[in-house]
Amino acid sequence: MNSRLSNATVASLPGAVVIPRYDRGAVTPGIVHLGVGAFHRAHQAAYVDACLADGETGWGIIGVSLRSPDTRDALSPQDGLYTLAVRDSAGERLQVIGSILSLLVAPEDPGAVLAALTDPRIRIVTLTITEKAYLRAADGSLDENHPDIVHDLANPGSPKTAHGFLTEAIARRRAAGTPPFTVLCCDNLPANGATLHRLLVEFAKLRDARASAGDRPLAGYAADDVAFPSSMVDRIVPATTDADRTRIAQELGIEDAWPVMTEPFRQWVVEDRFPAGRPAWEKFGVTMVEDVGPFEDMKLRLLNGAHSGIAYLGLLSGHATVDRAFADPSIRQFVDALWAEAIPTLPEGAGLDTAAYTAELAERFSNTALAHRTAQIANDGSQKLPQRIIASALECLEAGTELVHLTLVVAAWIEACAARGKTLPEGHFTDPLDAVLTALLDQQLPANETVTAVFDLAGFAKDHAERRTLIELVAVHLVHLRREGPVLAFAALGINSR
Ligand code: CS2
Repeated sequence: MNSRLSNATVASLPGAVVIPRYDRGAVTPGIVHLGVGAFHRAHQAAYVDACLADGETGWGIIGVSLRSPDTRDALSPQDGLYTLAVRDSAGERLQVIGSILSLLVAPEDPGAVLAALTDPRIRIVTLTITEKAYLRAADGSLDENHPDIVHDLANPGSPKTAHGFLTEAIARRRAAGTPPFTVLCCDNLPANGATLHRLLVEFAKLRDARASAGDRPLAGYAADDVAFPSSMVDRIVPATTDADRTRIAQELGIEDAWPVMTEPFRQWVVEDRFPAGRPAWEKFGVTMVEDVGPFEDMKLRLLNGAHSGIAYLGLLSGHATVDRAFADPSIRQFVDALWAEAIPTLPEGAGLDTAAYTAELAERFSNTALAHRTAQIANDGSQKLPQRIIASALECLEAGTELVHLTLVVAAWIEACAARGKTLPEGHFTDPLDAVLTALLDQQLPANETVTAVFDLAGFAKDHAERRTLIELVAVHLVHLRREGPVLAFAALGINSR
C-alpha cells in the first residue's frame, strides 16, 4: 500500500482536505529558510503556499535545519509535503502545504547549504532559529567566545551558525557578482532585523580581522549593502504529539510523519524593504509597513510576556497547558493585571488597539483544542524574559508607574527552574544557562542573593540604573513563592485563590 503523504498520493486525499492545486514541479526556489521547525511550517510556509496557489512560481522554499535531521527525515520522503491542522473548539481543518520544495541538514552538508544560499535565484533568506541561536553575550553583543562562533571564524567554508552561513554566502555572492539576498528575521526579538544585522556585522568584523592581506573586507558591505528588514510574526504552534499523528493519519487515510498543529489566528507584520523583490504577501493578509517596532513591542510584551507568566505560574500551580492555566481564576486575574501594567509602556500614537488585542489574546489562550503545553513555553527563559518582561519592567520603573506583576513572572521563572527535579520532573524544560543556573539554585541562597546572581548570569538589566530596585522587587515575590507557592504570591497582590 502506498500509505505515505507525497506528490503521488496527495490527490487521493479526502475532499475536505485542502491540497496544493498548483503545479509544484513548475515552482523554483526563491527563499532559503533557516530553522524549518513547526512554527515556520504553520506560518511563513502557509503564506508562501497561498502566493504559489495564486500563480507565483519563483518563491518556493528550501528549508534548512541547523541542527537535527528530524524534519528532513520526516518530510523528504513526502516530497516536502505536510499537513497543517488548524484547530479550535469548532473542529479541525486540514490543509496540505506545498511551498517547501526541498530540505537540507546543515551539520551533514554545510556545503549544500552554502550552495543554496549562493544560488542567484535565492533572493530572500528567512530565519526562525529561536532566541538562543543568535548567540548573544550577556551584554547583547555577539558572544565571540561561543565555541560555534570560534569554529565558524576558523572554518568559513563549513559553518555551524546562522551568522557563519549568512556571512560566507554574502561574501561568495559578492565575489561572484550576484546581488545580495534580503535577510528577513522572523524570531521573537525586538527590532529583530536590526538586531541580526548588528550581530552579523560584528561577526563579519571578526572575520575581516583574521583575513589575509588582499582579501576584500566584508563588514562594510554587509552593513551597507544587505537589507535586514524587521518583522513581527504570530501564530501559536504547540509541539505535535503522537496522538496528533495518529488522528491526522486516520483523517487523511495515509500517514504524515510530521503534521503541524495550530490555531486559526495568524499575523505577520513586515517592514517593506526587499531590494531583490518578494512574494505578494500583502494579498494574503500580511501587513507590509515602514516601521514594525510598535507591533513587535505589543506582541512581545502582551502575548509573549503573558505566555511566560502563564507558563511559570501555571507550572508552579500544577497546570500542564495554557488553556487550563488561563481558566484558573487567579492566573486569569494576574494576566489582566500584567497587561494593565505593560500597556502604558507601549508607544502611543502608533494606532495600537490594545483593548481589542488583549481581548483577542484571552480568546486565543482559552483555545482548549490546542493543548499548548506550559513546559514548551517555559524553555529558554533566560533568552526570552529580557524582551518580554524585563524591558517593560524597567520602563515602568523609569516612568514611576506601578510595577508588581511583571516582577512576579521573573520570580516564577527562577522558582520553576529550581522546582525541576523536585516538584516538577527533572528536565521538564531547559535553558541554555542550565548548567550554571542549576549550580546556583542548588546552593539555596537567600532570595535577594539568588535573584542578584541570576541577573548577573543572564545579564538582565545590565548596567541599568534601576537594576537594584528591580532585583529587590523580584526577590519579594521569590520569598513568597518559596514559602507557600503562587497562592501566597497572588494573595500579596490582592488576588485571592479560591
Ligand atoms: C511562546 C511563543 O514558546 C513561547 O515562548 O510564547 O512561541 C508563542 O506561542 C508565539 O510567539 C506566538 O506567536
